[in-house]
Amino acid sequence: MKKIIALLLALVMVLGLVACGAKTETPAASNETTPEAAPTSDVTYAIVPKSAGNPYNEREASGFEQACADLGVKCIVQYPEDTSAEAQINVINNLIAQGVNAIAVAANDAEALESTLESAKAAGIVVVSLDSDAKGSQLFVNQAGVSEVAQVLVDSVYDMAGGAGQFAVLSASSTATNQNSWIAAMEQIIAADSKYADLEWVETVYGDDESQKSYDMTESLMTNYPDLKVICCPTTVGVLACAQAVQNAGSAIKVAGLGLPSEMNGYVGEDLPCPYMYLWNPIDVGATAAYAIQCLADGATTGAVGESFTAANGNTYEVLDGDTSVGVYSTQIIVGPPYEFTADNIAEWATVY
Ligand code: RAM
Repeated sequence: MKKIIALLLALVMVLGLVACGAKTETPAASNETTPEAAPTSDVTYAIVPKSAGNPYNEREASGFEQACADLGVKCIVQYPEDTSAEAQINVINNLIAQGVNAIAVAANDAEALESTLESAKAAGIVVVSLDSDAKGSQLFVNQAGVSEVAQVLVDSVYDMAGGAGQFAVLSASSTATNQNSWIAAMEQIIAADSKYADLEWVETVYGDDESQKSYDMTESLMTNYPDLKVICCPTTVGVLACAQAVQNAGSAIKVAGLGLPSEMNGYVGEDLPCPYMYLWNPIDVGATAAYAIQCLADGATTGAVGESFTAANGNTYEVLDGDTSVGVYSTQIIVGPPYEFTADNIAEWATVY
């Protein structure tokens, strides 16, 4: 009897892992999660998102929590007070004092967190970055390749501007590593190809991933640049606020960028402010961070370039070099490609994330 129960349990675990490893190509697959399990060990993984009140960050944290439950470890989700590095340093110092086993951080600043992350590692804590890299991280769980994201953003601007004219970028905070990486890579792409020579990048402004500030920044751009054709927002908070401001102003400016389908449904379509946009599954990004932590903790990888490892979600990741020219300081794994949302698929995805 005991043998039969053990076999059934093993089967349930295998099915659970297969479900976790399912690629999220379709909304239905993304909904597949294993049931919440009680932690079976005293091991604790903590996640420190960029800020509270941002639905993208909440979904990332929920993926991390679910993966911790699947791995049987305890989970702490600790939001900093704002999008500053100082707020994250306070949170991380508290987690070090609590003696957690691992910390995943979506960094608000690539440089400022370094010494705190070094202290965490010195205390035996596994440290990874996700979404937004920081110096001192053992491995960056990158949502999508930096140049791939930058390329779809540049091409969106080019297409929406009709190949020529003024555009601006509305970003998150001025120190946010991931946005700064995408912006640096966009500059490289534009400089390297004469196809983009007739695009004029007039300004980059920062809404700090705050809705009102992002809305106000959009209004300033509309006032300051009457010939502006496109505003590109590599932030889910920014793109929503921008689309609302453009729509409320009755402006013909087109909005490009990275948005959550659940928030942007109603703003995406040919006759709407945002013809199309991109993102990836933030739930998967959070989950992948927890699985990567486990692999670092149990020695399946050291996080060195050239290694590959298979995580408990069934996916195999290749550890790639960072790219300091665009502000990726750690070695990295890539969760997946950026995915395009249009009027045809946004409603379906809006129910997922
Ligand atoms: C915002 C955050 C996050 C980023 C997304 C695209 O929610 O800045 O870090 O990855 O946008």
